[in-house]
Amino acid sequence: MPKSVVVHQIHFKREYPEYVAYRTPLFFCDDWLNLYLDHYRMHNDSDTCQENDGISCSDYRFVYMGAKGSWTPLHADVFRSYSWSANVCGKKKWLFLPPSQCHLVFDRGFKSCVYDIFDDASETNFPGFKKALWLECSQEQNEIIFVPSGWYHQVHNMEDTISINHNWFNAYNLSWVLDLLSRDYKEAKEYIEDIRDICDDFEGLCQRNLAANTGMNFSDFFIFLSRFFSANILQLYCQLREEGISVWSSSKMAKHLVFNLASIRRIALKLTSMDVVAGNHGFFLDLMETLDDPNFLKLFIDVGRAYGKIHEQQNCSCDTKKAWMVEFLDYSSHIRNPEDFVKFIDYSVAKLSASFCEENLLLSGLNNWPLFEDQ
Ligand SMILES: O=C(O)CCC(=O)C(=O)O
Repeated sequence: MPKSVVVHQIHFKREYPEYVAYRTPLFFCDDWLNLYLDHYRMHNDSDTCQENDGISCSDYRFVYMGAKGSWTPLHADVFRSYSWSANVCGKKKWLFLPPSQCHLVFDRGFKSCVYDIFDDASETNFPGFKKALWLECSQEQNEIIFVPSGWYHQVHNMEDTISINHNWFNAYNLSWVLDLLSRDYKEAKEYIEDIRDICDDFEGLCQRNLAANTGMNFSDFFIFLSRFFSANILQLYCQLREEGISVWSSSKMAKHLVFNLASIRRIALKLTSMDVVAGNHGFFLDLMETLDDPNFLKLFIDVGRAYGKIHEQQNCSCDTKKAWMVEFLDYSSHIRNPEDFVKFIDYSVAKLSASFCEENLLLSGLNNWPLFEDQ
C-alpha cells in the first residue's frame, strides 16, 4: 500500500460553531474536557494570551479527512484521554496495543516510540517490538470505535474516509491524566537538569515546557479541577434545593455528581503527596473571582445540561441556578495549593451535608470518600 501520512484534521465545532452537523452520542457525553474548553482555555500563556473569543479557545473535537492510503502513525491520545471516532464515509483499519504491552514499542531508554508498525526498522530499534500482540479491527461507514485510555494505535484509511472524532476524560479516567502529567513532568525536569543552577526560575521553566509538550501543566490541571469541582458541587446543591432529600434515592444524576466529586477529591489528595508540585508553582485560584466569572456560570449551566441529558432529567432555570449559586457561596477563599483544595472540597461537602443531612447512603458516600476508592 503506498503510504502518505496525510490525514487532514479540522477543529470542526470551533471553526463552524453554528453548524450542528451531528450530535454527540449519549455514551460519550460525560466529557469534562470539551465542556471545560467551551468556556476556558486549558493553558494561559501570558506571552500569547488572547481574548477567549470562542475561536482562539481550543477543543478536542475533530473531523479527520484522509484519502485512501493515508494513515495516522502510532500514538496514544492526548492527556491519555478516551476517544471515539465515527466513520461518516469510508473505511479504516485500526491496530491497537493495550497499555500492558506499551513498553514493547519504546526504545531502550524509553524515549522514542515506534512511528510505523509496518516499518522494518521498528524491529531493529525497538527490542521488544516483535513480542507486541496487535489487535486489528476494521471500521466501516456508520460505525463508531471507542479507544480506551492509554491504548496505542495506528490507523489506516482503506478508502477515502471522513470521520468525526472526540477526545475526552471524566471521573473514570482522570487518574490517567495525572499519571501522564507526572511522567511528562519528570521527563521535562530531567531534560533541563543541567541548567538548573543558572536558571532564575527552574520550576517555572519545567512547568512551561510541560505545558508546551503535554498541552497543560500542573497549574492548569489544578485550576481545571477546582473549577470543575465547583461546577459539580453547585449542581448537586441545586438538585438538593429543588428536589430535597429524596434526590438521593431517586436521582441517577445526583449519584453521578457525587461520583465526580469523589473522583476529583481522590486526585486532589494524590496531588498533595506528590513532589511534582513542590513549591506549588503557579497554583492560585480566587474562588470568589472564579464564581463571579461569567464563564464559570456558563460552565456550571452546561454541566447541568450535560448530566440532565445523560440521565434524562429536568434542569432548573439559569436564573434559579444563579440565585442558588450566590446562596452557596459564603466560602470566600483562595486556593493556593492542593491542601487548600482538599480543605475546600471537605468544607463544601460538609456544608452540603449540614444543609440536607439525613441518614442516607449517598451522603455518607460523599463524606466517606474511600467508599469510592476502588472504582
Ligand atoms: O482516524 C485517524 O486517522 C486517527 C484517529 C486517531 O488516531 C484517534 O482517534 O486517536
